[in-house]
Amino acid sequence: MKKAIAFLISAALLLCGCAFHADEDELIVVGFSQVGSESSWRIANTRSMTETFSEQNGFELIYDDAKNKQQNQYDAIREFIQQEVDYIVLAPITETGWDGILTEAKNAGIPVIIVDRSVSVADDSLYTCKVGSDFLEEGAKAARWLESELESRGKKDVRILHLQGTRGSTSQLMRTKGLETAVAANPDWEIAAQFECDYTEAMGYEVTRDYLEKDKNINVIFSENDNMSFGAMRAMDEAGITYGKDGDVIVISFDAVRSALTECLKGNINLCVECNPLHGPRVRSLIEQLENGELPQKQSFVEETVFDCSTIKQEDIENRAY
Ligand code: GYE
Repeated sequence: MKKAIAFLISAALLLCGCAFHADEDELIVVGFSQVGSESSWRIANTRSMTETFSEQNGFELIYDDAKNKQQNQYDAIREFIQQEVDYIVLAPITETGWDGILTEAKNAGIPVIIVDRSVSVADDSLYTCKVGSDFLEEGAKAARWLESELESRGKKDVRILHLQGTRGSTSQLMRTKGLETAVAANPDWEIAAQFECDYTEAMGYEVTRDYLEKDKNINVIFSENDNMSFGAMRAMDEAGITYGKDGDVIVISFDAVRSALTECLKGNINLCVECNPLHGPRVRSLIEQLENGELPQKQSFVEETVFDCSTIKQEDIENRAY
């Protein structure tokens, strides 16, 4: 009878996409497909995941770095399926292109947790749950801040140089949407140019350097991550353009890693929009809920803030774990 009940419970858990661990001492095997190592945010995120999913904490982590190529993520997921991992954790590079591979994971009965960026699939049951940032709100927060900053400066019209993250990633799509919505509502705002810089410092530098050779008439750099901002700041230094609190160009940056907050405190970055990379404990808690037979919320967002160069404090930097 007991056996029959145990069988029924495991069958039910399998149906709802939950793994079942009969032996409590057994390590939970997690296959994690990571985007790459393009940014400081990503490195902090990888550390958070590897530290959390340690043997000491009861996990065996199989980590795969996709080097920013979706095909590598497909290959990694197929390997995880072959290795019969208990959970697949996917940090997707782009939003689209996941229906097929996630169907393979579903057919293998392995729950998939989406972390950081999102996936756009026809059937939401292809993943169990997801946790990440509200990237649209991040973009909208930046735009709201710019509105009030310009108002306090008594300035209306601006030309914006927009540096985008990896095209098609949720963080790029939504931060861009936040800006474009505000541009549509503010007739005096103009996006002078928009470039994909893949979230890297090297591309942020090269693109800004080349652009400034043709057009120096910009008032705002809206850069979708800190590393691209650092590159853009270097290009502006070389071009003799001033920026930040007392400069000619307003710099808006996303992520708010420690080195960016330091630049913000110095007055070189006007606004740091926080994006929290410490997802390890959040994913762990989702797995623990599934292990307990609970079905977690389908989507959860992280609470985040912004740092303005005129109000940021030294302790904001000291408190930064990444
Ligand atoms: O902003 C960037 C990174 O998707 C939140 O990816 C993430 C973004 C982050 O590499 O620095």
